[in-house]
Amino acid sequence: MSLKDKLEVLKNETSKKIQAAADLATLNQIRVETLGKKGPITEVLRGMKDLSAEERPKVGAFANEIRDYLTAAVETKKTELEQAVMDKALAEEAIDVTLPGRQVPVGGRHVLTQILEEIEDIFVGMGYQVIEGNEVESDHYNFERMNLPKDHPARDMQDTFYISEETLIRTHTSPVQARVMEKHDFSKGPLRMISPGKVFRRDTDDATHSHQFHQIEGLVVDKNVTMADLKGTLEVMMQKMFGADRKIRLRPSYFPFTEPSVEVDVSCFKCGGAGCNVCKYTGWIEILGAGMVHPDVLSMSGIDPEEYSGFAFGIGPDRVAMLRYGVNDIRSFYQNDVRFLSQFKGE
Ligand code: 2U9
Repeated sequence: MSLKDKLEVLKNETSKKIQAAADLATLNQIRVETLGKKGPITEVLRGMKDLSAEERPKVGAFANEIRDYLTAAVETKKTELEQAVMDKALAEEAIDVTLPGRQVPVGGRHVLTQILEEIEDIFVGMGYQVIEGNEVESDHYNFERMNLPKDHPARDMQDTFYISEETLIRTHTSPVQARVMEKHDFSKGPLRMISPGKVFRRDTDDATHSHQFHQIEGLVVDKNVTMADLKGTLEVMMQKMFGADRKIRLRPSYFPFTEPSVEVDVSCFKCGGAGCNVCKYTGWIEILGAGMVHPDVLSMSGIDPEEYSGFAFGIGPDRVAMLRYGVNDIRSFYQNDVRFLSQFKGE
């Protein structure tokens, strides 16, 4: 077979192989085998030196022609195979942009957190500091400093989880105030603070009692603080929480840490005072405890009660939430049932 015929056969066979190549790797292998340095075309070109001067340019031209032809055929096939790879990927990874999106479940703040933050905002707006303290406290700060010595009968009002003789989990947030009072520098201005947080009492849980609940206590100490300041402050708080038309009513009460002490009622936010199921047909809702800080509580924190006076109050965010949303079992707040909690997701 002449060299020319050999080249013709090579062209035809290689063309068929190129056409039949199923993937890029096979195609590349064919290219290397045929057109590479060790391939038959290179071999022919190398053998040209043995040809006659007459044949050399003809064979050379033909070999070059075939090399160019096969190179072009490889390129065309390569483009074709690359396109096929791309088409396959596009088909497999196709996204139907018209499908509705998948809903991402988004959580929300706990209803009690929402109420705590709402009350914090009211008082921050009036220049109060928000101070959170420890849940584990000493008997000294939780009771002694709040005018509740060991044998005081009012300790019975607050059944306590003791960790040891002297250590307990706080029954109210008042020890936070006691700790702040003893450090406060009155030359820098009055003390105005609220302390929100979790408190604990050794109760039997039922619809209205939980061994864990929340409090926000407020405290203002300065020269010339009076009961009028207390009343004005609580009225603003109640109007911001329950509506601008709300009125408050003070009734005498007793707390060991305040003197005088009061229970505070707010006019019913549902019926406006006419009487309904929310206010138990009285027109008023019992909502706060408050009073003027007992002079002994001031002295125990190193504040002279002859020079300074203060008011304090306490509110239960659990009770606020129960009233506002008609929740009849306090335990619902602590059972973490998302069907209950997700009702209060808000924004
Ligand atoms: C200091 C001095 C006095 C805080 C007060 C109450 C009255 C009160 C209750 C409200 C609902 C507890 O969560 S509740 O059950 N609180 O009635 N709290 S006066 O008095 C203080 C606090 C700190 C240094």
